[in-house]
Amino acid sequence: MNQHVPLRIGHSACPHDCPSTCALDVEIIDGRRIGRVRGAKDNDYTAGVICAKVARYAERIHNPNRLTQPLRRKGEKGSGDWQAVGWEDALDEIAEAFVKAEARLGSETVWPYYYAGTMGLVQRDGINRLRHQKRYSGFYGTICTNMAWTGYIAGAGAIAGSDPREMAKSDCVVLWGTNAVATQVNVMTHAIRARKERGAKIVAIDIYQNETMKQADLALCLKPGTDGALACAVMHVLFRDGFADRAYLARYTDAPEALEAHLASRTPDWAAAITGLSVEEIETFAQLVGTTKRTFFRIGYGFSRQRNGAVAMHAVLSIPAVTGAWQYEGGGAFHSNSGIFHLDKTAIEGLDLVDPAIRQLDQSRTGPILAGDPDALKGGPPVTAMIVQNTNPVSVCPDQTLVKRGFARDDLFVAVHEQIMTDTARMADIVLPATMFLEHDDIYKGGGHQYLLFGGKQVEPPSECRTNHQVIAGLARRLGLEHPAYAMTERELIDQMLVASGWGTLERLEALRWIDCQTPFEEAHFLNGFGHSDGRYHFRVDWTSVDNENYGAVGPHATMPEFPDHWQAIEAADVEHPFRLATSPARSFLNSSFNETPGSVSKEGRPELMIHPEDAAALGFAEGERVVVGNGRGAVTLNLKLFDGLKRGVVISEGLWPNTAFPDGNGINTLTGADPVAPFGGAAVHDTKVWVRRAA
Ligand SMILES: Nc1nc2c(c(=O)[nH]1)N[C@H]1C(S)=C(S)[C@@H](COP(=O)(O)OP(=O)(O)OC[C@H]3O[C@@H](n4cnc5c(=O)[nH]c(N)nc54)[C@H](O)[C@@H]3O)O[C@H]1N2
Ligand SMILES: Nc1nc2c(c(=O)[nH]1)N[C@H]1C(S)=C(S)[C@@H](COP(=O)(O)OP(=O)(O)OC[C@H]3O[C@@H](n4cnc5c(=O)[nH]c(N)nc54)[C@H](O)[C@@H]3O)O[C@H]1N2
Ligand code: SF4
Ligand SMILES: [Mo]
Repeated sequence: MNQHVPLRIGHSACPHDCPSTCALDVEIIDGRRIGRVRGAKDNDYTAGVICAKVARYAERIHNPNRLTQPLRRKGEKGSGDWQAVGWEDALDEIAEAFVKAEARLGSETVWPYYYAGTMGLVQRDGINRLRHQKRYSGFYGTICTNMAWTGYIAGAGAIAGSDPREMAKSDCVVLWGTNAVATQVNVMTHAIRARKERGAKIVAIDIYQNETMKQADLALCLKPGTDGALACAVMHVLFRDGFADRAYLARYTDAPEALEAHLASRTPDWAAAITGLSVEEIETFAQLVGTTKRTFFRIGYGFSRQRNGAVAMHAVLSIPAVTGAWQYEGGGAFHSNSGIFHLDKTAIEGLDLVDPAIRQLDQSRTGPILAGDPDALKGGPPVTAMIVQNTNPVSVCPDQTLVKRGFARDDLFVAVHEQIMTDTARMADIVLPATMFLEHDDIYKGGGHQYLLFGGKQVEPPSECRTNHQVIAGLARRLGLEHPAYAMTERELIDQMLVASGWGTLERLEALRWIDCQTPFEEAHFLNGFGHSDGRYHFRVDWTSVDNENYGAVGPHATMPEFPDHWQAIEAADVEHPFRLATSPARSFLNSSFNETPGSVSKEGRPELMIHPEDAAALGFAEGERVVVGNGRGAVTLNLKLFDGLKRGVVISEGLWPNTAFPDGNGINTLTGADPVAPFGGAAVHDTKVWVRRAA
């Protein structure tokens, strides 16, 4: 780097949809460009470590392919034929389309559509103010957390758990269904510290030998969708061999005797047949957990992306309630801290304007919704107008064929506010250029830790890019809406929220850089009681009562088991579809983000299907061969990669590549299902039956 260019270090936080929410130190060169991005050393969760893709963020923010001006569609939808327009015209046209749609079909025909491309509370959630005020359809954001959180709340009654930093004080860290090396690298920092400093064992439980499994002392590779069976067999052994903490069970749980009786038939033999693990593997794991009181269950999302995911999550979470590991520092469980921040988002989201009668549309069912499925539309009008912020549904949503068909509808108006020309932006009528996180102010809360962090504007955006907040305010003005929040800056909104929530001012947060919101030990470990009204951990679950968002139960919820179990609701392989496909995350992408940056693309190579060498041999396939993978929903062309680190009958395709990276334009979600997942929706993206054939 040129020594004469002035360089300063800007403080920020990673806005991406990653539990780590890293505290960042960013090199700012001459006030306009960024250099290297580093993890803040003095934040004790980030501890100076971030992932490679954000370390080289310069290539994303200064990407020549960034959107820099509003565009209006000239040709057919998806043709790529655009005309540059001014902001005033673009916003006028969007407002006009919304007004027209509403006049024809009522306010619920408009669907403001957003997700977690940025996790900033102002830029991500401000769109809800507009939607509440206009009584537009609600966005029921299920795609990521629904099965996981439902299962967790069913047991613990809250989304919280042991301080994630306690992992370093554990004697055994169980990484269950999370590829932490790739998806939340900081988990490894703390787990490996426990190994170095205390000789702790690291256990990983996954469906293939990924980078996290390779670092584990005990790596259990099971069949997808069978985690409930493993958890039950572990608990069976805990009761059988005297490792159940009966005093803890009596004091803190609802039905230990009934659970024990229920588990009597869930033996390691029973689970071995279901999971594909050996009885010895199951016994070894159970003994380890039973003899190690300070066992920390770091529970991920991956294994919950199955049609039985909520049941599996609850079953796994039940293990520390049997051993009583919650009583010890370095013990218990952690999945997400979403529940600890108690933020007052009334102004940001317009919560003073909510009309509960307005329908919520399920993100995971975007395909059926746009296809006019009456059930998915909850009996209401079709969706005919949308504005999309921070999400890329044409890539990330299941049943992509339906999603694409929906976005291609002539009677659907779509505005997309984006940073780059994604698969979704390509289908829009109007495209608006968006700022990136270092170009605007926002506040972030940890999912995988306990900090609130401020990410202030560090550099100017490319000339015409606007923030989400500016766009929503611009639309509100045209729609004749009044609310004090539209006239406030991002900083004012953040300050107002912090003060209203009891966390002090923005000035204080800026001075501190982050606020540690960790609850006291007794509360985090539920030693004052679990989140349910009876204060107990629930082994026995009435699934339809866990409906936090009042969406109503969907899918085969009536057959969900009352106690932890292997629930056979998964999309099992059959004669026509002999393989089970999981679409696991790629290390260098983050969902569909970074699949446009050169460094990430070159690291990932090309879209591939990992298959066991014996399965490949049985089909006569060779390494690198081009194959078609399909089922009743569609077909995707991929290149084979022989890999013996998974079970026979399981295939894996890593990463959300742009649809344009596939020869026929069909992305991986062409294969995944948008059927309603019990009990309250979600996307079972790792639970898909497929056939594999030679490409023609
Ligand atoms: N590099 C990178 N980082 C990311 C993301 C990314 O795409 N790339 N995505 C971000 C987002 S939005 C989220 S929500 C988090 C999610 O991060 P995680 O909690 O790690 O969850 P997943 O990424 O869905 O999958 C984790 C692992 O679960 C495995 N898995 C799939 N099915 C099963 C099963 O039935 N049982 C078991 N035991 N394992 C199974 C997958 O193979 C994968 O290795 O990561 C975030 N971080
Ligand atoms: N097959 C399969 N499908 C999956 C998954 C899987 O594992 N397998 N994972 C699922 C999961 S866990 C999730 S969370 C979803 C994620 O789905 P998305 O939330 O759609 O994914 P992202 O790629 O994180 O973000 C989408 C877009 O937000 C844009 N963006 C970022 N910041 C801003 C901003 O400030 N303003 C505006 N206007 N735009 C911004 C980015 O440019 C990016 O294109 O995907 C799901 N889909
Ligand atoms: S993507 Fe995750 S690991 Fe990477 S910098 Fe952001 S929060 Fe940290
Ligand atoms: Mo996610």
